[in-house]
Amino acid sequence: MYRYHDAFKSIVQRYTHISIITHINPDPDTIGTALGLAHILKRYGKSVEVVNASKDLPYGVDFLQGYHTIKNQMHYDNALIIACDCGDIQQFGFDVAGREMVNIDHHFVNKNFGTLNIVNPDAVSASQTLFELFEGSEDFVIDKIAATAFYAALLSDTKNFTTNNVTSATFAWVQKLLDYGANHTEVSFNLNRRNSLASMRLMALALSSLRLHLDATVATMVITQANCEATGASLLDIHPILHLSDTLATTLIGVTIIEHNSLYKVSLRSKFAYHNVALVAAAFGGGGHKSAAAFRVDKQNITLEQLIQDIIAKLKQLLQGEEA
Ligand SMILES: [Mn+2]
Repeated sequence: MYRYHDAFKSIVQRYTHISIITHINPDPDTIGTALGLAHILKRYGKSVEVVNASKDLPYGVDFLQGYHTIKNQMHYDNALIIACDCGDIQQFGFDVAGREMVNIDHHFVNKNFGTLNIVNPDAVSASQTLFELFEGSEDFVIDKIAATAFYAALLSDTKNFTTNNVTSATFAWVQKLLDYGANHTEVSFNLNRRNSLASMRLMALALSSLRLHLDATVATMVITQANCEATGASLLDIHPILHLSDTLATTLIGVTIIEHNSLYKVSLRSKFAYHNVALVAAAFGGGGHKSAAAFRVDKQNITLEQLIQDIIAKLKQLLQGEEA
């Protein structure tokens, strides 16, 4: 990624103000990557804002520097836009027509919407793509504040180093982050030991909805709007529950369907990356990674039971090695 350094620098030099965009339904990767980038660009002398169109941000990263200054609308006019962890401008939630954009990402499916696209699908987090861009730079200096933000992004996107894309290169990178001063214990505590009571109550309801399909190789969970109301859970409280869907011993792919206002939001998780659920999500108009992907459908267009049957049919093809 270092080969993009000078191209990145020459774009950044043309602007005094930079708006960093994070994706809707924000996760710690998009937020941590953006906050680390904002810190580095401020040290480089730029005026920087970090924006997210959602009103709820993941609270596990609220200790990162700059978290409390994240805005839910763009205030700068004609600033350079840098998108972090976004595969598509649909994930912005902002109108960016006619704007110059830099695209920093690691999604397998990325629309290359930027003037400059720095997309590495082998990176385990968007923060890894950014780290590689800046490593060794005399202009964009990684310090302990940025390294801690990048580490939070990494730890979250690899589910504590348990995803299939983690390799020795990942740990070599972690060593560098710790050498830069990343506070790994603070990150680990904040991401893993701060569940809300609403989330734990909702977890019980979600698990009680577990159904098994295709000889128990696929598990589905449903979280209804009534479940969320009964427990007081917000969308943020659902996040820690999604990874449970494929943890049963026999299960290869887990599906969580969340009823939210007029939508069914479907989250797919595969235990092994060779079962590429991003293909299944794409078949329903969504996207994501090989082992974690998502899509949404309008409740008016389908019943819950039909949706489950349609998903199972696609997953059956995937598991049988046919095109999704
Ligand atoms: Mn990511």
